[in-house]
Amino acid sequence: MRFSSNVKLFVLLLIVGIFLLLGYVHYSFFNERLNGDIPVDEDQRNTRYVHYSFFNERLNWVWCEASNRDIPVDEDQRNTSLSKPIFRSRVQNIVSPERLLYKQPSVLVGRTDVMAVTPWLAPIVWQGTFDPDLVDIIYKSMNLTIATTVFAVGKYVRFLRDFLETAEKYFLVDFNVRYYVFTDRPDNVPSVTMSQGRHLSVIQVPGSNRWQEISARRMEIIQTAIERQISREADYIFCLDVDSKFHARWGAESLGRLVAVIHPELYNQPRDRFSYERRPASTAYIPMDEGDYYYAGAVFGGFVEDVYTLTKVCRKQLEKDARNSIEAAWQEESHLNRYLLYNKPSKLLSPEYLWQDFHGKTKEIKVIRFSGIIKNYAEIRPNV
Ligand code: UD2
Repeated sequence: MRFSSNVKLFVLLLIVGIFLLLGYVHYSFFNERLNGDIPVDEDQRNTRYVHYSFFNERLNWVWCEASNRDIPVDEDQRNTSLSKPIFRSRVQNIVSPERLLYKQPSVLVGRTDVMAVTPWLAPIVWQGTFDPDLVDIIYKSMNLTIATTVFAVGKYVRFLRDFLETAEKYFLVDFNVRYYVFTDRPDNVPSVTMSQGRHLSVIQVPGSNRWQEISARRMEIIQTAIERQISREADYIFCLDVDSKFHARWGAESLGRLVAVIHPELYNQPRDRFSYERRPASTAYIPMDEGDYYYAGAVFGGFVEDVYTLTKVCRKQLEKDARNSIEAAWQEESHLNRYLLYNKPSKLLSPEYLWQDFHGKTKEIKVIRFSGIIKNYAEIRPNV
């Protein structure tokens, strides 16, 4: 009996000992890992941080900075995961209120003098192809905010008053609009009465003695503003030229994921006449036998997220060209055209949405909504 209870005690102690030993091995293994003595696959490390960043970007960022300075993180990965802004834009259903009465849409009758759809089935917006009241009612129920960027650098600040006053009259009326005015002369920004739901921010940017640089740097500045502010404040964004005025309704028919305007001077030209960048040395290069439409740099927009990607890519291409001492024929407009050739816009605005005051109205233009004013380039620009 005595002998057998001794055996029992021995077995019990043995089991306890084994558990203690296993516990020690387990502890020291993970302790070593935490101290970094065991080599860990760098990708695995990064993946872990990226994963955390999904849940708490700010917390993770601080933590990474403090304790993992030596972990190499791919710049693009950083941009797309750690520091990528969180966007508000979301695809929503097109919901119309019950019992809303409007003209019956026809399958057989409509505009026949213009193309209202691209070969990749994106709509081209012309007067007569949409019901303005219906489209506004649908989008108003979504309670959207539309950011609108405009640059007024140097003497271009003088165009702001007309731009803003006419925008208040015609541009996305009754929608929440946040204007972002980028200027080197904040004191000269006029005070314009804003309707309810509309707001203006002034952001100071450097001037330049080259208009080409002012125009081209817009991509970089818009990208940064989206990261810092706009991604939190808006669903859609439009980026517009300031030397222009609104003349008629510009409503929710213009909203889409990625929106571009067809240039008023080249909409009826063959593609080999488009003023794309034609030198293969530039990253904006488009061969003569390619191209859909020529898009103007004066108007582009869409979901904030999509425009963010557009500005980021164009900025990178502009910088790459600059390192190779090449400037595309029409600066950021050339890069925009290259981007949109391969990243097709989901909606195109007809030249009604960007006309030029010096052009006579052509028969297919039933209404001019937004138009560039006539200006004396030699007087207004910092260089000729
Ligand atoms: C065309 C494009 C423009 C841009 C430019 C590229 C059209 C109607 N416009 O316009 O969008 O792609 O070519 O070269 O297709 N700006 C200033 N201060 C300056 C110069 C420019 O603020 O000193 C800003 C301002 O917002 C202006 C915009 O840049 O509206 C474009 O400059 P522009 O209008 O002088 O260029 P333009 O008419 O050649």
